[in-house]
Amino acid sequence: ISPELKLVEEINRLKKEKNAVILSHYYVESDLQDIADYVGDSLGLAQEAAKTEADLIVFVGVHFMAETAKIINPSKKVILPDLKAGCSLADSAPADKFAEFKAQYPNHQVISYINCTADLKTMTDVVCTSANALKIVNSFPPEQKLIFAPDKNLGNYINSLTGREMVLWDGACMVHEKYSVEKIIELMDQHPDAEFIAHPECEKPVLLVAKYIGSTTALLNYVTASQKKKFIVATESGILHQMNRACPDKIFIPAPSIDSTCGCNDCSYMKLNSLQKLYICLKNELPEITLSDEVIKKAQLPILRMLEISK
Ligand code: CIZ
Repeated sequence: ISPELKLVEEINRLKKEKNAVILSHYYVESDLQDIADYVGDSLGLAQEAAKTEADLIVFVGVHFMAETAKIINPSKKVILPDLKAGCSLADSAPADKFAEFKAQYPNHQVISYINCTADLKTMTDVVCTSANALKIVNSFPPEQKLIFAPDKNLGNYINSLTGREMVLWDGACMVHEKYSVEKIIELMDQHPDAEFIAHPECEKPVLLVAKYIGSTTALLNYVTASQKKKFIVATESGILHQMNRACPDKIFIPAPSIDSTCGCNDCSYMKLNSLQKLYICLKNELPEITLSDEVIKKAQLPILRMLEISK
C-alpha cells in the first residue's frame, strides 16, 4: 500500500471516529478534492457548512472560508490544515483602513465579497460570492448607493452589467490579475477551435476577449453544457480537475499568466494544503479557527442575509 493511500485510509478513519466533515474548495489539489465530502465554491461550501451535522468541520481551502464556516457554526470546531493559507484579496482590505473608507460614504450600504476577513464582514450589510454577486447587488433598489469591497475587478464587472456606480475598494486577486491578455490572444490563435472563458476577478482587458464570464461553478456548468470540445480557462487551475471529471472527452487549457513558468496559474495559498497536513490537522484537531463572540455576532448577519437571498 502506497504512503498516499495509507494517508487517505487514515483520514477517512479519523473522519468517521470524530464525526468530521471535509469541505474542499475547487482550487485545492486534486487529491484533496477527491477526499472531500463536499467540493465546491465558497457559496456552496458556506451552504454546506450551514447545514452540516458534523461535530468537526475540516476546511480545506483558505482562511477566510474557514472563518465563514466558524461564523455560521459558532458552537462547532472548525480546523484548517494550514493557518498560513491566506488570500491576497482579504489582505488588501485591512479593517481599520476600510472603516476610514466607509466613513467617507455615508448613506451607502456595504456589499463585501466573501474573500475578506471576519472583521471586514462586521462592517458589511450583505456578503456575496462570485456566484451570486449579481443577484445580491440586484436585491438592492436602484437608488440605493453601494460600496463594493474588496475586489475592484468583480465590482467593475457588476457595475458594467447593472449600470450602477458602486464605489469600489481598490483590491484584486493576485492569481486573477496576473493573466496576460497578449499571451491569451496568442494561445487563442494557436487553438482557433477553443473557446476562451474567464472568471470575473480577471482584469477588464481579459474579460473583453472572453466568450463567457462566470464564477467557478458557472464556468463548470458552462463547459459541461457546451457543444464545444476545447476551452482556454482563466481561473485558478484547480478547477480543471472538476472540468476534466465532468467532461473527460473535452480539452481544458489553463490560461497563461504574465509570469507563469508552468503554463498555468496557481494560488500559492490554496496550494499550501496537502494530504499530509490534512491528516495531521484532523488527528490533532489543530490549527483551530477562533473568533470573538462579538465578531461572530456581527459578521453572521451579512452572511445569513446572503444565504437567504441565494436560496
Ligand atoms: O467563490 C469562490 O469560491 C471563488 C474564490 C471563486 C469562484 O468563482 O467560485
